[in-house]
Amino acid sequence: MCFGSVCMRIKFAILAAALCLSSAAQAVTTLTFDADTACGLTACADGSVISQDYGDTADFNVTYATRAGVGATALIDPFVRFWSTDYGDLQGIAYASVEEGVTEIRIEPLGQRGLSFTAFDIAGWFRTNRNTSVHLFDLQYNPLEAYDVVAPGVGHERNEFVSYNVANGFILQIGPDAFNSGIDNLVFDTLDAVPGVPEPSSWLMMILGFAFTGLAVRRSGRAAARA
Ligand SMILES: [Ca+2]
Ligand SMILES: [Ca+2]
Repeated sequence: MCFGSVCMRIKFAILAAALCLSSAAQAVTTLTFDADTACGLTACADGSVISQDYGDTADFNVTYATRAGVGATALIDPFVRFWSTDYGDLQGIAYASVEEGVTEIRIEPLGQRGLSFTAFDIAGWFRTNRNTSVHLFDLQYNPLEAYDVVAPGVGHERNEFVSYNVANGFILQIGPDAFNSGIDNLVFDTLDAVPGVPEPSSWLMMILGFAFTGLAVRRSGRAAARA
């Protein structure tokens, strides 16, 4: 129960706590390559380039390219492209612009929140029987991890990473022959995204809010005792 200004202060403290919690909310981004959002202002058609703005948020800049080979090799096309279907059971995927090309997706965190890479899906074009490989680099193309994947022309393969935290960003490359490998449902997040753990500035706001409320309740108690 609360009265008058005490009530207002309790509400302020609760509001401050709620704001603190929401300020530390997860900033999960999933690149689903939907036709109506992935290519900019006009809807994607098969073969359209994926917009360099697609997936950009206040926390991340995402950049797409097709390279001649794995690593810091020549750029064949400063884009990757959209296809609606025919890659396993995935709908709306990104693929390398040319035969033998390597799909590159670079994700750079903006500001101080870091980056955690969680998962992506891959599937082969329905007429291919070629597998491919996954390569992860830091932003200077120092190798972090590499492995072969089966990119089936039916269904899809889910690639999940447990706590794959790359604070300064990373480059994902798929290839060779990423022309026949569709990438979808790429999930990444800010590193500080632990639900319910406020940032230091938020803690300060919350502590001040509760201290203010405590003071108000004590004063109110004294006033009531005197009355
Ligand atoms: Ca971008
Ligand atoms: Ca999709």
